[in-house]
Amino acid sequence: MKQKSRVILALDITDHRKALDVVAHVEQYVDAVKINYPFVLGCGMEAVRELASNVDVICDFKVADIPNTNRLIVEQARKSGATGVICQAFPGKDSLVACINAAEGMDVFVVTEMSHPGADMFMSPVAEKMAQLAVDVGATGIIAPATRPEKIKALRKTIGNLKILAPGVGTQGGSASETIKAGADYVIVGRAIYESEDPGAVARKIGAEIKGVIQ
Ligand code: OMP
Repeated sequence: MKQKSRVILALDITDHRKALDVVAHVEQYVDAVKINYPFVLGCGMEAVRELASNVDVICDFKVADIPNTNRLIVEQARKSGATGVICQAFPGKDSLVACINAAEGMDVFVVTEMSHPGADMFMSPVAEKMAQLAVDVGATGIIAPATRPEKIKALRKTIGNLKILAPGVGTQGGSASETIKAGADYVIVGRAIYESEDPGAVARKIGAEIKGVIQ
């Protein structure tokens, strides 16, 4: 994945025409487009294939099952032409290894602590352990919360130079510049971009904000 603007668009849109319209306005300002269940269930896997022929696509399937099922899911992500997939650490090492093996070189990002308040309940106390597992299995990087920059700083110590993708900027309250200053490599932004009147302008502005804080 290129590292130009350091902005990844979360395309959580179920209407295909609207999704394509947002991508057309935003693609020049983002390094990748992340799709999740809303897009896949609303628009279908064919739409993912079509998107992946134009831009880098990360399949945010939060893969969290037994190893065999994980393998089948990640294979479908790979066959769509996506360049990355997001997987959960909590099902354990064998499940995550199955993702890495099925990825066959595609980027694998491992969720550590999520960005919403409820992550405090079960995820926060074990986030470092999950980050260590990402290192141990040879993942590309981790997902860490832009809503808690101090956690990004702490997790960076665990993962060394693995990539950090941080969702939670904008609508969830996180700041793009603070997130990058804390050590994230990319921010993931959805609603603040695609629900705005001018998605291209917002994406460009977030990229400029990030540019202002990187050396
Ligand atoms: P907005 O809150 O609209 O910017 O969207 C954030 C995107 O990042 C959504 O697609 C979420 O599913 C995703 N996300 C989080 O918000 N928090 C997390 O901890 C992890 C993810 C993710 O894995 O991408």
